Amino acid sequence: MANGIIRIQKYQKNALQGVENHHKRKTKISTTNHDINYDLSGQNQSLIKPSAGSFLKSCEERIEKAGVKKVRSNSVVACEALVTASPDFFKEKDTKIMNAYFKRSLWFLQDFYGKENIISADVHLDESTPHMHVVFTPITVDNRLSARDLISKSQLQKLQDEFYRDVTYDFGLERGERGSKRKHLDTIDYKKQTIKKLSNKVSEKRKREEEISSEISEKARWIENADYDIAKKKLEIGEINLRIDDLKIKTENNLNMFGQLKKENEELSNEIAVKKKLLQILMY
Ligand SMILES: [Mn+2]
Repeated sequence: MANGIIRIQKYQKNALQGVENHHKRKTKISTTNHDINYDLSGQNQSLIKPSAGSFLKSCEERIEKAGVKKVRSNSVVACEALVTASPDFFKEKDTKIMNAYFKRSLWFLQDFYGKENIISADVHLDESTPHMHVVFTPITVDNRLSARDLISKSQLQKLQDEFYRDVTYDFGLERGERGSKRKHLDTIDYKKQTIKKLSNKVSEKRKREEEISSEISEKARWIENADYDIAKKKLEIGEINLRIDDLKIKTENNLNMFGQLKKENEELSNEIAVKKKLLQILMY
């Protein structure tokens, strides 16, 4: 759903020439706005021209007419209402409706801030979204120059309420400022959602970490087991080696014993031979 948008700005004397240059396309190269398509500038509509030529002169003229004596150099001498709508509104609507929207908005502003205070009005169609700049002097009904009074917080609230009631509602637009408050809420919701998403991500990461650490401890256990197996095997090998050594010793002992027995046997055989010879001698 598209929103109707109205925004107010304040200007001191020294800012007015720059504002006028933008509104009236007085300088071709804008240092502040690079979105201007000068080929379309011919379509811009100048609805109200400053009566005394320049914005500043027209403001000063109006201030003088109101009988304001003292104007400080830093006083707000002009305000600007910027009227537009969400880009969707302009995409769907034809030129007639768009023109009617800006005209109704201008009537509304003349009524709200005083027709005699309106200095200038321009519809710009050569930037990204169609919009209208309306410049007015902030002179109160009792002829004081007071931006503080005319665009106080409560007055701005009233402006938004009445702009919606008298203008944007008829064009099927939603309330801009409340929209922007909602936008603010949306932002909070969005932030909440983002935080939720982030905390989900964090808990996902934690879960993954836990998984990884359990994988690691499983691997560690596996390695431990493997180490244990290796140690066990080493022990077994050691035992086998011991047994081999034992057998070697036994074999050696046996060999020794065999040698001894052989010797003894030889000795006995010799003895027997001697005894046999003796016996032969004795028998003859
Ligand atoms: Mn503009």
